Amino acid sequence: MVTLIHDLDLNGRPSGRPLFREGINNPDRHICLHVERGRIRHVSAKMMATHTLAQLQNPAPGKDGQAASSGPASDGEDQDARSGATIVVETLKTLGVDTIFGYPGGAVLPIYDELFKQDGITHILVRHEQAAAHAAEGYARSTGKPGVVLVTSGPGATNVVTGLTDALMDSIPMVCISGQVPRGLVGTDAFQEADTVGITRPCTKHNYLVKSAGHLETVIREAFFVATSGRPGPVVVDIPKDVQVETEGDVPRLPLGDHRGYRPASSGKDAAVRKAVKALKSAKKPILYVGGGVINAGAGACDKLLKLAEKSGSPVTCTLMGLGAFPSSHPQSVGMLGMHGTYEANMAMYGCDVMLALGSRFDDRVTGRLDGFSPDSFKIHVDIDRSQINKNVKVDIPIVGNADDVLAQMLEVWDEEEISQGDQTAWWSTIGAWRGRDCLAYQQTTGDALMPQHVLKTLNDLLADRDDVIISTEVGQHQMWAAQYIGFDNPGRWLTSGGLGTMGYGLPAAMGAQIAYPDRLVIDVAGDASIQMNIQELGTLKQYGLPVKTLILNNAYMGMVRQWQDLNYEGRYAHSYSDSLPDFVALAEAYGLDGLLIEREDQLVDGLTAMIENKGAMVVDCRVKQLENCFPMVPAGAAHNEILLASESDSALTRDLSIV
Ligand SMILES: Cc1ncc(C[n+]2csc(CCOP(=O)(O)OP(=O)(O)O)c2C)c(N)n1
Ligand SMILES: [Mg+2]
Repeated sequence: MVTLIHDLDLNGRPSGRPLFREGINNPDRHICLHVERGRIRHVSAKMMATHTLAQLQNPAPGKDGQAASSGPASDGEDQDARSGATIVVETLKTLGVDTIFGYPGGAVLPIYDELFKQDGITHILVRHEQAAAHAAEGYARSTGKPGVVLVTSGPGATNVVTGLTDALMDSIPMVCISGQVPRGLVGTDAFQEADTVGITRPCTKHNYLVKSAGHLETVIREAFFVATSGRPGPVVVDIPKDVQVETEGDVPRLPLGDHRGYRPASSGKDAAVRKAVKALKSAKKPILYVGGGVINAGAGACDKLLKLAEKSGSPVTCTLMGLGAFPSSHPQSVGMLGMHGTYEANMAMYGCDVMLALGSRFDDRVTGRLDGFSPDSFKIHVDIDRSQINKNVKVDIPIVGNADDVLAQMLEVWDEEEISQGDQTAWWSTIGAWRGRDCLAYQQTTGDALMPQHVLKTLNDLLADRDDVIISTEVGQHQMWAAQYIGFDNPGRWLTSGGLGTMGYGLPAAMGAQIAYPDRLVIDVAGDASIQMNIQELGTLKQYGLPVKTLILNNAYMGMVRQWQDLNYEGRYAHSYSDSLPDFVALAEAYGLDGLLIEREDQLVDGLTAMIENKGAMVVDCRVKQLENCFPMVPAGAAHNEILLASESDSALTRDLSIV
């Protein structure tokens, strides 16, 4: 009798170590045993029924004192008869997956059947596959763990394409398992066949079509490794239905990649780090420009960033994706930069002498016109993704590495370098003057329509004493106002679609975060148009009792589109008015949720308080001033120092702005 043992090291490679011997095996039973570095991580239910964990971890020697084979049985006797679907579910468990966001269909039913038989993984049934992907993003962004999606072939897979692209742009770790038509039908235009691997190639970090059940475990492990290592991103594993049904057999497992082409960097080159520290230390007008990569590098990286900022005394600005990496309440924070960033952040980027870019990618919404971008600064760029270096902006010191490791290196070198620190007195007084412009000021007059800024400022005030709040957004003006008026002192509390700007992201992302943190207050700040793109997910909230709050800043317009039409198309509002809006309160009630209408300033505090305190999910339809524009604004194609404040906005109407 031969015992089949999956003896894998942490990378999933066979370790070759004898871990299990014949003696304790019950010959009637097939054994499913996953071992990593000598520790048993997962044992099949059947096995657990017959052996104690102690027995499994300290197996008795076999009759001949020999270890059992550590590879698949070759003689067909007592083989592990796991189906592909079983392997999928067991491998996910071994990898620590506790939640899957998905939607079933014919090509993925064997996996759904396996999910039905177990209780270790919770499956969240969304109402649209795009929402599964965004929910997985929200789960991933708030926890730091990969989000997992399960969809069927054809339309199931094509519906996740937006979510995959979103995750790719914003570096969110995600593994999406899709069903595919049986191998024999691939390429025949079979029912619900789509070339998922072809379609998702440009919008994933990597993708696989699995051709044999024997390859599944290795492929899934590798998918998680690729999704979570280096610059995180989405990975698709496409599995034909017959591969889900067939048993593992004696197909040799693929070795888990020691890929020559994929070796994510960790620490930066010492010489470059030292040069960077010298430059930053001697700077008179430094700035730290912080992106989402620092959040991806973990809470430890954010702590180190705080230390470096305080040692260097530099102002710190965060990108839209970086909000929360550095406390916005810190005196050195100058707020968000970029198209709708603060006046002080954009001006400081323009005028600095040394810029340290950390985990940020010089996106066009951040840089504005490239030839006007921070023209006189010495630039240092730390990024884990080599392809980002010198992509948009040529830098003086490139450092390829993980933000956490590189920040640790910089802190160490900082104390060693005896070079005297640059005098930043004049710099801070200039920044003080820029701050004095009070670029986020607005006027709320009693009796007038609610200013959207005032709604979010009030919400922020009401949340001031809480540290359990997660905010997601849809896309548009409300997103930018949320970024401007809500403060984030910790990472993982701000979920937004930065790179792709996906309307319909916020509600499912909030859902994913709420599943990860059932006791936190999760609020989706939404627009009247965006919310309709995934509003069906109110049903998912109802089904799982998720108390997500949806705060719609209802201006009856696609406000951001209307604003551009205002600035660049002489106010011709082509198709940006949201006619026939639903009654959002009645709609919430139709889904079995609570709804609330806020129309006037005197209802605001009570209304928002009711929302915050509501035990279950609630949709708040907050009617705001319809034609308000979002400022400050660095118009597309302008440089940072051409930033427009609200008070100067009229001049924009007559400017000849190039549209990007
Ligand atoms: C899927 C998708 N389609 C189109 C756009 C272009 N777009 C950007 S903002 C916006 C309007 C959003 O309107 P609303 O949700 O009401 O937010 P508001 O700007 O009014 O706050 C549109 C159409 C987009 N970002 N995403
Ligand atoms: Mg709107």
